[in-house]
Amino acid sequence: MSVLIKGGTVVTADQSVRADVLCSDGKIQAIGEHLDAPKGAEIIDAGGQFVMPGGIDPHTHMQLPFMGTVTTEDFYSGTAAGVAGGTTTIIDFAIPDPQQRVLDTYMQWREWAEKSVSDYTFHVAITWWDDTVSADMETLVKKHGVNSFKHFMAYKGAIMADDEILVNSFSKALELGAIVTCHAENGELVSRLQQKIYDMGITGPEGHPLSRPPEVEGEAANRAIRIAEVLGVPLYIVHNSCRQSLEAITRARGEGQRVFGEVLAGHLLVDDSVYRDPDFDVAAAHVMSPPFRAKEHQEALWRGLQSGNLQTTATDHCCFCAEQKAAGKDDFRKIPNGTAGIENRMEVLWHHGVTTGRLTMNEFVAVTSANAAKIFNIYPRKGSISVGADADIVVWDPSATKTISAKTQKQKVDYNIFEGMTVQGCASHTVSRGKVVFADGDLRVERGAGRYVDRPPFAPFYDAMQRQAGRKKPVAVKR
Ligand code: DUC
Ligand code: ZN
Ligand code: ZN
Repeated sequence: MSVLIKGGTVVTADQSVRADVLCSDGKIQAIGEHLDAPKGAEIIDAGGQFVMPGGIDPHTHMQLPFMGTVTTEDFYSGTAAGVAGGTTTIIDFAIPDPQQRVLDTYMQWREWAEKSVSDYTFHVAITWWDDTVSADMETLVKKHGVNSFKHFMAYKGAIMADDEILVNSFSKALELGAIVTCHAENGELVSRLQQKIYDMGITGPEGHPLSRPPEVEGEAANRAIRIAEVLGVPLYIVHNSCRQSLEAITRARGEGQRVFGEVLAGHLLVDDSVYRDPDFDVAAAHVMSPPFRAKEHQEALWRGLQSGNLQTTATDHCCFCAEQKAAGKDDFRKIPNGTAGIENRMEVLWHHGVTTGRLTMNEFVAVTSANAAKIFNIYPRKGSISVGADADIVVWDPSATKTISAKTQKQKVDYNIFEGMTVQGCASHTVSRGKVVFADGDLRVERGAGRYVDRPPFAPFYDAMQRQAGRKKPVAVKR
């Protein structure tokens, strides 16, 4: 079955051009004016609309066991909510408990993700260290298409990676041609501040941001950057929420270091006043780490995105309902950390980014899709509209309006951090692997239609070793 997208303007990270797009066998087959529809093809009338690469959300947690519970959104419902908002690929995280075999964990996540309706791939977290971890990293890169490893610098006593783990894992990643990623918060400081604030009698959700101030994030970002600099490994810092971590990235990039930064739609648009809501359910619904920040940080993050010092936008989609959040009713430290957003990321970014003039349409494609594909080495298969690329496409109606609400969302959670926000511009149709999976508000998804996406390493083994041995300032080679 073919799909012909007719009469729209194709918008990529590089250009905007009037063209039809023909998809079949899961790929883009032709791009051009006045393309003929093959017999039986489904035709999408894209007149007055933009035809863009499907979104890539490089940071989601579907079906995650975390803080004594499991996220409500699994790979089926979560990827379905994604395509309803124009996102066609997710990069989720396989996260081993300390001492759990990394390869086993990865296999478990692969199995869980088989129900996805659109494509998926995994960063694999390194939460402990011994020779088996090192060997599993090698197997994952060489046999399973993993090219990124994640490190939680927070969550002391659980999944936190200390400096020794960071150094071991970063070194191994460099050897393998993989990129390292970090959740940058100083876990020692968070733990100390949590205790202090709790002991002061602050037990409600307002204690959450107090225990994780921006300095705690800035310190960890800077530490990860400096460790990566010494070892010469490329680094990607997830969910930068504040000026302090952005400044660390900006400084490093200015010095020529290969450091990338991600920002969440939520951190761009929601501020920390939510934690002072007298309704526990509302405040707790916003508990995520790093927390939402004071407004001045949002402005800094937008500037980071505009200047190119932050390259990607994500959601950290990690859904917990009120019943689960209630575990922390008397102790903010026990509120499961996480908020949703995969369904809304692209529309809120279009509305607050493109319609305000902060971003051009091409920059919008870059920060919602193409840059993630480039950084994680799946471009132009993903993140582009080009012949031979995967037919993952969103048809975007710039005049459509929508008011976001938990009552009408596809996301399987009882809250929406953008509740009541009216946006102009949203997905009218989404095509995944050449099939229409969302059309005019209706999901047409198939359980298990999504496929795992292999991501090759960035450089052959010997290049990395040579860089380590022979050059003062190694430069990662991207192929
Ligand atoms: N932050 C969250 O809010 N949830 C999951 C993990 C994380 O780092
Ligand atoms: Zn995180
Ligand atoms: Zn996360």
